[in-house]
Amino acid sequence: MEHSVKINSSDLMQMEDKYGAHNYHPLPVVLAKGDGVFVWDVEGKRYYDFLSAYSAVNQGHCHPRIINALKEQSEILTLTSRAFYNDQLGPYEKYVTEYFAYDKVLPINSGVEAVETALKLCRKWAYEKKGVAENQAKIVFASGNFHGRTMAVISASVDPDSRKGFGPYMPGYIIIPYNDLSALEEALQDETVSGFIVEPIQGEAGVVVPDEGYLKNAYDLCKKHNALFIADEVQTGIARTGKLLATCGNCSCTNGCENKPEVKPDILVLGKALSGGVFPVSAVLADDDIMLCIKPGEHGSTFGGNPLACAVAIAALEVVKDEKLAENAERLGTIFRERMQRLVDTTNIVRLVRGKGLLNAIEINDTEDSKTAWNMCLKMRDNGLLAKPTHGNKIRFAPPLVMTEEQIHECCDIIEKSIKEFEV
Ligand code: IF1
Repeated sequence: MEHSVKINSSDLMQMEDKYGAHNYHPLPVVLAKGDGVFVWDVEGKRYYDFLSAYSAVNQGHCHPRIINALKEQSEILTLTSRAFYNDQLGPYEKYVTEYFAYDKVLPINSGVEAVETALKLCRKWAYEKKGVAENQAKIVFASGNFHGRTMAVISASVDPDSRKGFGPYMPGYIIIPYNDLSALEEALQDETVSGFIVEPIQGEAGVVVPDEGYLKNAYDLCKKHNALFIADEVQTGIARTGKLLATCGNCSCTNGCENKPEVKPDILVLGKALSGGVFPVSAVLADDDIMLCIKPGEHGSTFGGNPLACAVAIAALEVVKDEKLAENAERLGTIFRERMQRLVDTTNIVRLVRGKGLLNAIEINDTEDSKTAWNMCLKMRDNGLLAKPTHGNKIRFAPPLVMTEEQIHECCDIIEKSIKEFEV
């Protein structure tokens, strides 16, 4: 009988290196299985997943309710294109617009496609509603942003890795410092400015949390100057930061905005955990006066609003509400930051901890270009926890929101043990 030789991690890494584009530098671990807060490598070693596929797996890996929705719909109808109606899209559109309290949704696939959709909506609104002269609309971005990898959004990036070598860039952009209201007010003096797009917390920049009140004041400034406030909640949304949306105020509800949120973005951009990491699903939500600026035939995509995505997204959002994931993220995030603060106070290798809910990062007391954070992540991997540095000396920690208190303490023990080995 032929013995099927199980291919090992090293062979698989070499295969990716030989046959795949080199557009990533992954941590050397090859994953083969995921369940809840855990992932397993090819050799069967178990890890806590502290990245959650960059906050796409908030509901935990392979959540049974979401997988069942995928399985059931996949045997009935997966894709029709929008050339025709389908029986899943209307119910999904009703569910998601009521869930987040908007008139309409434009369903799309990846986060960056949703960001691009929001930018196109913003420009269209400028010409049709604000009266900006054709092709003159400007959009304000925050420096340090990460909105994806397409030409339109890297044109707003200041990160050389995202931007260099891909010019020429999209015109009509103004880039201002993040968390700087006077810079925003100054930019809004230009009457051709049609909107301001911002991440409520800058994830890729290293989980940069703005001052209390920044989002609300930015929103008010946009209203004062008749410009749209666009929230990119691709990473911070879907309960990740301890609220259903990071732009939500102090309401702790996770079943849509029953209580008036602190800031209700004119355009809301969602992605990642909108599907629980099971399928690419993203969405742009807005009220009619904005959303109806895009007319039939002016925007879309082959897979946008496909029946499979609709079934998966409804299940993913039901899990967030039924399992009270925002409250869990809020509670466990506080515990996590308290544990990390102890590391800051008792070691000289961790400078600070910051974040909200279960989107957190520590800053390592070393230079941005040091390998310390990377080596710490290798040590955490050996100790059974997967995380990855962001921008050199910061390590992002974003576990699935289904974690228990006991598990978060076990993970903090692993992080502490791993990091203390780098004490100087
Ligand atoms: C990669 C980063 C995180 C996002 C925000 C839009 C998008 C993203 C706030 C685009 C995507 C992903 C992209 C992924 C790694 C990850 C990431 F490190 F790149 F920056 F999370 F911080 N808005 N973020 O965070 O969504 O098109 O990817 O679905 O490019 O490796 P997408």
